[in-house]
Amino acid sequence: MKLIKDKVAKLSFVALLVTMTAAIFYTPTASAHGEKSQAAFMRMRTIHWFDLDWSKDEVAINETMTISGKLHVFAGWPETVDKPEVAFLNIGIPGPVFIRAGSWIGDQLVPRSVSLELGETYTFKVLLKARRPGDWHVHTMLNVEGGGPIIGPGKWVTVTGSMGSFVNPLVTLTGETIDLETYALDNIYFWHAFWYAIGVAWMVFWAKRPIFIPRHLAVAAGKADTLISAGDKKVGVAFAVGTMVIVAVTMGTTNEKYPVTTPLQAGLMRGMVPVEMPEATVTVVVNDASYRVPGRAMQMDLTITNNGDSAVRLGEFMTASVRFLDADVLEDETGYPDDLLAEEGLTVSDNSPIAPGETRNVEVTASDAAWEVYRLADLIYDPDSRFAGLLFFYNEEGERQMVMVDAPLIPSFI
Ligand SMILES: [Cu+2]
Repeated sequence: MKLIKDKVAKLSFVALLVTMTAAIFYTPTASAHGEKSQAAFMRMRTIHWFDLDWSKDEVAINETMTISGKLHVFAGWPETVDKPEVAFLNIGIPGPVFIRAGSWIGDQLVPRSVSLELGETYTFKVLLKARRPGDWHVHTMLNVEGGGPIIGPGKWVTVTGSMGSFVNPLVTLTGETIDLETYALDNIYFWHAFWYAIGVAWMVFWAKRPIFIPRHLAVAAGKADTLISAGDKKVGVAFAVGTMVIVAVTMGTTNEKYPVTTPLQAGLMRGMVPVEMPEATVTVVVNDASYRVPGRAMQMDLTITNNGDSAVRLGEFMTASVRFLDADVLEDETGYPDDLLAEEGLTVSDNSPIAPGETRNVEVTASDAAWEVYRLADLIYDPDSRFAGLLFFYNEEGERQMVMVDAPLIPSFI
């Protein structure tokens, strides 16, 4: 009976170990980023990404591409999300399929966190070097401390070639050229295997005798002291002393081999220079905004006043990276991702040019399946159903001005 109990206990232990190990190594391929599951208000009221350009659709291993554009930090930032006082310009990709060779806000290299101001617009650029072949959805992204990753639009990019040929050469501050992809990899494998083996040896030493139930019985019977022999104590001391000696000796040799090391650089960069956007001479008042659930359309009642000296027309409404265009005014020539582009999604009740000095009341409808596909319509179930977005007006010369809108959104189910 005792023997069977022991066997069961041992088997359970081994099974537990195998399961835990398997869980560590099981990494299924992610096919999406959850960009659609990020709360709609986060995508609409935090960062507005526009004028985006993915420099390539297809790129070979070791070659580079850039993603550039502008990001507008929305002034009506939600109270529930921390402000981008500590933010990091990132890229949303499924793992290290590219390496980020550099990123810039304005002309400033930003390898660290930055502080961004609400209401400002910044230009940005991220330089990527292709590492792993495949089709990857490449998003813009800003990580905000206390706010999480705020994801921008994604576009599919194909990486061709073989990963084996990827190199990441780097000149260290001491003048040595290394390949960061394989640098000291043998050492990393060795130390992982080494400590793993010691850990397993420690577990095997204690698990090779009756465990769990017999031990529990002994402890319950007040004979816990008899479970640990003098030999066990010696082995325990040997493990403890051995571990300390190994750490001390190898740390010494490592310091000797690499006398100059600098810590990973962190810290916050302030004073990012925003881009000067043309002064908006158009003012927009949102009198009313509603979302019609069956029609997948948002309707805005706007009062537009043109205080400038040239006539303007509304060309685009952009929210949460979805662009609704009036095809008569604006056509997209930048190769913006199809699923986020409603080329004829914007209807304006009267979109004839608004003359200088004129004030006009218009009904604007932004309709597209993207409201549902990108789960923006979920907004209507929020306790604070507000939408926000950018309106782009164009004059006859094609000059553009950007106006923010931010207003409550009332759903209609009929
Ligand atoms: Cu994606």
